[in-house]
Order: sequence, then C-alpha cells, then structure tokens
Amino acid sequence: MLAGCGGVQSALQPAGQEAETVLRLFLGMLAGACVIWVAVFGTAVYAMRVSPQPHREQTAKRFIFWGGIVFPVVTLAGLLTFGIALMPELRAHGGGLRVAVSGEQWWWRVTYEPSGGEAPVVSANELRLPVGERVELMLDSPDVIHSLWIPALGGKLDMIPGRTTRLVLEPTRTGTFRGVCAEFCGESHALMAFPVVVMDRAGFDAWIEARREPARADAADAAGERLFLQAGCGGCHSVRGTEARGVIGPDLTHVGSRLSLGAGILPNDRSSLIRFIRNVEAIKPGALMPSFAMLPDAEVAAIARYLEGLE
Ligand code: HEC
Ligand SMILES: [Cu+2]
Repeated sequence: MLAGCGGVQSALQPAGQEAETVLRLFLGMLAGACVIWVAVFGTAVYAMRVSPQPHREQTAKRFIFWGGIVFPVVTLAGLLTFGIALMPELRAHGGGLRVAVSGEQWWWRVTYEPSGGEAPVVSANELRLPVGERVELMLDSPDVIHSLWIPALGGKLDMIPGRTTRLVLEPTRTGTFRGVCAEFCGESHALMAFPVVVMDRAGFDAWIEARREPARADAADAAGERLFLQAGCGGCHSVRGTEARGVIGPDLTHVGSRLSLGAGILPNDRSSLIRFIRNVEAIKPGALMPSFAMLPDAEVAAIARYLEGLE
C-alpha cells in the first residue's frame, strides 16, 4: 500500500492546482476522521472498562442527542460548506488552451484546440500541457461511460455519451505523469491509460507546431507506407499527408514520437509495434482492431519500421 503512494500516478504528490485542493480536502477529512475515531473508541472503552454500570436514562438520552444527532449534523454541514466553497475555484477557466478528449474503447482521442484560432491538432493516447496555465478539457465518449483521471493533476470526471463534461486543470510543475480510465468500461478497461507530459510554454508550442506538420516518411520507408495502405490500415487510421484517412482508430501521423503504445500499456519501440500489429487481441482483449497474424513477418516488420519513423 505504501509503495502505491509515490510516483507518476499519486494524488499525494500533487503537480496541479486542483490536485493540491483535493489533497487539502483529503488531509482535513483524514485528520477529522482520526479525531472522531479516537473519540468513538474512547467512549466504547469508557463504557466497557471504566464505568460499565448503567447510566441514568436522562444522561443516556442527552448523550445520544448531542453525540448522535447534533455532532454529525454540524460536522457534515461544515464539510459540505467547505466542499461547495471549493467548487467555483476548481471550475474557473483562464480562457487559454482547450483540449477535447474522447474516451474510446480502449484508447483516448485527443484534439488540441488552441485559443489563437489555428486549426485543431488531432493526436491520441497522450496528453501534453503547458505548465502554469489553466487548461479546459472537454470530455465525451461515443458509446460507453469512461472516467478521466490524472491523480497528480486533479480529480476525476466521467465521460458520458451524448454529453460534454468539462474539467479544468492547472499543472504547477513540469514532468511526466500518468492518467487512467477510472470507470469500468469493458474488457480492456484496465489497459486504458496515457502519459501526461507537462512542459514549459516554449516546449509545448514547439511540440504542437511539430504535430501540425503532416507525416514525413523518408524514401526508405516508402515500401512500408505502401504495405500499410495495402493492408487496409488506412480504413481505420489516419496518417496525415497520405491516403490513410480512417477515424475508427487512433491518428498515427506522429505515432513514432509517442511515449507509449496501445494507450499507455507498451513501450513504443519496433518490437512492441510488431507484437501489437500481429496479435492485438492477446494484448488488448476486445479491441476494435483485428490481429494481422496472416501478414508475412517481413511485411509486418516493414510496416512497424515505417510507423516508428513517423515522428
Ligand atoms: C478495423 C479498424 C482497424 C484496422 C483495419 C487497423 N486498426 Fe490499428 N487500431 C484500431 C483501433 C480501434 C486501435 C486502438 C486499440 C486500443 O488501444 O484499444 C488501434 C491501434 C493501433 C495502434 C496503436 C496506436 C497507439 O496510439 O498506440 C497501432 C500502431 C495500429 N493500430 C496499427 C495498425 C496497423 C499497422 C494496421 C494495418 C496492418 C491497423 N492498425 C489496422 C483499429 C484498426
Ligand atoms: Cu474506459
């Protein structure tokens, strides 16, 4: 349990304004719970050991009235007021970057919508945010309910089909964190995570400008690109700058530069790409991509090489 408290996915090591608020609330409640626990057990010990003889009915009734009714009502009302007072602070938006995140089965469709009126940038399975700025995440889902949770940055929020929910986050330090789906959504629910990279503004701008470019495969990868299109991958995947324009699966325009593969579950290298293409059903049960086990090894290797080069 203690090992779970550290690292990239911890609400106890906040890296965002909202996570700090959540941590404050948690610590306040934990302290209160400790006091109440000691008081309740103290009373139980007192009743059993110190003074086991019956009390006067009048005293008992008064004790129940104050301890069993007044105390919980006052405590819970105080807690509710405290929680409600935090809400506007958690939802305030700075008017900067907007990112639409859609929960798919079982991956994340991510669309950056910069405030300057530039065209949106489509990506997947990774979230990049500038440090020290309030960012608005617009969440939805085409079919089942997911929940987006980046413990180090803030609280979780459901992604509900037919409705857009809004989560505002403000990262306070740079680094790489981890987000997950926090609502059971099907077979591969536990295989649906994503890295979150908080960068300084200049780094973020450079990154997003690079993502805006279409894919640039060098001449050596032309064969890989041809095989990719021949195998029908383009029916589900987009690679901007080629004929692949599918939207069922993740955009692969810059897949080679992503930190992980398959929504945060595999390292992004050639052997994982090969495994994923050949046997996605074993890696992600229920995934909406067929395994391409029938393709010759050399072709899969060429496609993997091509995808690896799409930076
Ligand atoms: C029927 C639609 C479909 C076809 C055809 C298809 N894919 Fe996919 N692909 C998907 C879906 C859906 C996912 C997301 C799976 C998941 O993570 O749950 C995916 C994920 C991937 C990923 C991981 C992307 C990431 O962001 O980590 C790679 C790489 C990939 N596909 C390559 C290919 C290649 C290469 C082909 C052709 C040989 C192909 N796909 C054909 C639907 C498809
Ligand atoms: Cu999910």
